[in-house]
Amino acid sequence: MLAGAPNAGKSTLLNRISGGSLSIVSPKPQTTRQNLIAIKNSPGSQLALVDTPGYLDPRYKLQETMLSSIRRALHEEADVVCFVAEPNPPGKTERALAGLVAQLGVPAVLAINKIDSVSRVRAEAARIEYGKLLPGCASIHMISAARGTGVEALTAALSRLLPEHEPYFPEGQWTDKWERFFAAEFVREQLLCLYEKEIPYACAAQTETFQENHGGEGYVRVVIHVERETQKPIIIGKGGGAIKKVREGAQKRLEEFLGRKLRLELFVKVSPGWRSDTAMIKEFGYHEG
Ligand SMILES: Nc1nc2c(ncn2[C@@H]2O[C@H](COP(=O)(O)OP(=O)(O)OP(=O)(O)O)[C@@H](O)[C@H]2O)c(=O)[nH]1
Ligand SMILES: [Mg+2]
Repeated sequence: MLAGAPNAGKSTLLNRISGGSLSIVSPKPQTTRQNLIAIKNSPGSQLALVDTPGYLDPRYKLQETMLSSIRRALHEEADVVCFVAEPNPPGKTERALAGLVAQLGVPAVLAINKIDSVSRVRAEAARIEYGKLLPGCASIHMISAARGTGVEALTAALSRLLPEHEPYFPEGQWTDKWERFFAAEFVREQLLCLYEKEIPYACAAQTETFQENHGGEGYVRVVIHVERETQKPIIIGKGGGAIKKVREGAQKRLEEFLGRKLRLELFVKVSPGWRSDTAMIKEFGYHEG
């Protein structure tokens, strides 16, 4: 599994290793809200890589479900942990997560990411600091998930640490998620990239309809849930200009991902306080660990 603080580059790394754009990525922290598995088969081995939300101190119910997703992967699923860190001195979040990983008794490797963005001296300082935090880790890798630097060696190191086991997933399967999930996630990816401050965090995307039209184009309807009435006009924008950008961006991404044409429609709905409401969190597809 991939574990790390929000924004460390876990999802970028999963996409790089798996060779697809399965997991959404954005410059904002807390992009990933639930675990996603990418399956990479090689002769004689299967790497099922679990992307997880960034480790955090939860302030509301949705963040609690995010944290329980990380806990589930750490305590129940992971054979190997890949700790992904930014090339900065570790802070409180990184120290807390490293403490959990160190207690697990599961092999761990360290990946200091984004080395393309800092000097060698700074990257080296981070390597030393993280090495102290995880003294038992099997290896430390200096990588750039964005550029691919060091990723092959890291993947090989992870594969070497895998236990002997029958493949968990059949050949040909490359993720544990379905098309409906990706449609909703690609909408959220646009929301994270196009809106500022609290807006993307107040949104959930839920696929209501996913129709295959044999021969013709498919039809997908995604509902964007916001928490308050005042957020609805912000999402829609003047003359519908803002939501048009979301729709176009997400439709393009989904078409590229699935390799076929479809028509995406978006609706905005006010679901008051959904981020703190267990039933709505569940209904919108976020599951507790
Ligand atoms: N310069 C640089 N930027 C990177 C690299 N890897 C990721 N990023 C950027 O870092 C930001 C966060 O990347 P994500 O992959 O979404 O990070 P994450 O750890 O999955 O974040 P959460 O899902 O919020 O926990 C994005 O803007 C990425 O483009 C890298 O190797 N170099
Ligand atoms: Mg992520």
